[in-house]
Amino acid sequence: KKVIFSGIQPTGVFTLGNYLGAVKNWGPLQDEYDCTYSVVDLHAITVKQDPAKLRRQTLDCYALLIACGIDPQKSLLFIQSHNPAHSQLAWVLSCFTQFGDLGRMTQFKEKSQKHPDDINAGLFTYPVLMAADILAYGTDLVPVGQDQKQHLELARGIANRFNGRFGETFVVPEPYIPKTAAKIMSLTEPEKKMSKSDPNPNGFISILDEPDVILRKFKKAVTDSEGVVCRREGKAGINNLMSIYSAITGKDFDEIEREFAGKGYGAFKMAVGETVSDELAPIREAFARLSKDREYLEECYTKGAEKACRATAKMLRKVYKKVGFIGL
Ligand code: AQP
Repeated sequence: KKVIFSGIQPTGVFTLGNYLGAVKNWGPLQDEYDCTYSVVDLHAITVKQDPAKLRRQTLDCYALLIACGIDPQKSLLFIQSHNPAHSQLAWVLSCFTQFGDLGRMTQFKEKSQKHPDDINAGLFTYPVLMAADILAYGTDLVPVGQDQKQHLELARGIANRFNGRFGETFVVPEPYIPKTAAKIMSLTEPEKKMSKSDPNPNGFISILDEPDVILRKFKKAVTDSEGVVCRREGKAGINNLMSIYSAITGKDFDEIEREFAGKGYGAFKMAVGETVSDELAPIREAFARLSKDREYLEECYTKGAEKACRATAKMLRKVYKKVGFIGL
């Protein structure tokens, strides 16, 4: 079976963007692939986090993944900091990564603009840690949203450079971006991607938002003054709502245009809001059940940690040996 790896940062409850762009697609892959999914808390501290909040968010994020259909029996589901191999491999890989390449990463540029008072080295080397996450497990395919493609390209470059110097060591991973994995934009600033750390809660739908909140946020979503539901450049707000509607219903854009011909934005926004609300209801219910069962969650992540450490031990030994460290 091919190996799949993907991760999500516990920087808040996931948004509809994380869900439609990534997590929704993870569950269905479990039967066909050997799946490894991680709550990447090491990545989360590249921006300032409150420790108590981070701990809670990490556990919530873990529970949310289960609520979204990741089965800890079928997949390796673990918390990144529980497996030290990620940090260990990241250090080695950072010595095979060029400063100039990291400086070209758009996420670094965006995040350092957002946090000009805290442009720390971790934010800069984030993609190296991500490469370590992926390469440590011998990953073949990485299901990520469009926004992560550049990081994955960098991971491929690092793997190739290392393999070129020391011989076949890492599997060179391929991106796996399902057709339905749209890039979802902010509801208030549709030129920017929807992000869970957006300080304006109207910009994103959290997957735990209640139905009335979801409808209200869609009602307020920024559109344009044309009043025609169609997909065209310059209509970022409407395009985004159409992507959301399409990702959930499976309808293509022509179908959606026909469905809302002559109906105006009010009806369209309502339909999108209701569709999203129906899609998220079972997740909210599953999460409410799971988050009460701390014992079960603890048992799952403890087992996940053991499995993760076992899965990467050989690779780390191999890398250490190749670069010339004395093994024990
Ligand atoms: N807006 C989006 N549309 C589609 N996919 C998205 N993803 C994130 N935002 C969108 C995908 O979600 C997965 C997990 O993302 P992450 O938590 O690791 O980091 P991120 O990309 O930085 O997500 P956020 O929500 O923007 O978090 P913050 O605000 O903390 O930076 C990834 O596969 C990503 O592609």
